[in-house]
Amino acid sequence: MADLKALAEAIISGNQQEAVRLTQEALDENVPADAILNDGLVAGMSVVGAKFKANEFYVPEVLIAARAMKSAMELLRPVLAETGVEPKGTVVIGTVRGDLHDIGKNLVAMMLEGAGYRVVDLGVDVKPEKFVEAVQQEKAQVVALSALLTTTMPAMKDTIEALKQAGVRDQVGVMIGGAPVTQEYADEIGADGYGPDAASAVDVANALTSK
Ligand code: B1M
Repeated sequence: MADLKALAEAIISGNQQEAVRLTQEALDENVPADAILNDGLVAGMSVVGAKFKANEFYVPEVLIAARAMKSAMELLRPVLAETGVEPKGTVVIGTVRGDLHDIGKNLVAMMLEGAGYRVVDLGVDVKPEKFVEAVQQEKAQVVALSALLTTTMPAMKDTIEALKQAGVRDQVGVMIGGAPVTQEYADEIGADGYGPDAASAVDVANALTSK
């Protein structure tokens, strides 16, 4: 009998094999895909996010949990698409122009996916125009910008400017983050939200998509 609580536990402990096995078992038993997603994977990743925020988990534990979730998602994604289960929203994410740091950005992307968002990851060194294009093409509700260098932070401002120029600024929530970024900087450049860590980034995305 499919055990979604055990699936959540497998995600929390980062047991990739067990997460895949339990997801397949649940699918074989015709457990609805949205229940597997919400009561298994998302439930597990929420605990991981809470533990990370509380400094009970560190980056390696989050990466291991996210890897387990990703493998399980590979089985679940086609079924979710078939059954028409809607994601919570679409987030376009990337590290801004000139910046090659992606460990934090990847963590944020994984936490967002774990929270039920469709995440379009543009990678690193993403030019403002590329963010604009993706927001338009993917019909994103949120654009998430990461920067690790003080010298690349201005590219966040430029990206917001480019969204304005393209006439899509009002259609999308802009959230920013990365080690040198602060709430003050977010306010200064007119971003809609700032996340100090990957778990908070989910809270910010939730706040932006519920508006
Ligand atoms: Co670079 N690097 N680096 N580096 N690097 C830093 C950032 C630096 C602080 C090191 C130092 O001098 N002490 C410094 C920046 C100084 C500054 O500008 N203030 C620096 C420098 C100077 C450079 C180069 C210029 C070095 C050189 O070549 N002279 C160069 C720049 C290259 C470029 O980007 N153009 C460079 C290169 C590199 C590597 C390629 C070697 C490598 C990156 C590998 C990779 O990412 N694939 C690297 C690394 C690893 C680091 C350090 C050591 C670690 C960064 C990291 O991954 N942290 C870093 C020093 C340090 O922090 N100790 C350093 C772990 C990660 C989980 O944290 O990314 O902060 P972080 O993400 C957090 C939060 O910030 C938040 O959530 C994450 C999880 O909690 N978050 C968001 C991140 N994005 C978010 C977005 C959100 C919300 C939250 O919403 C959208």
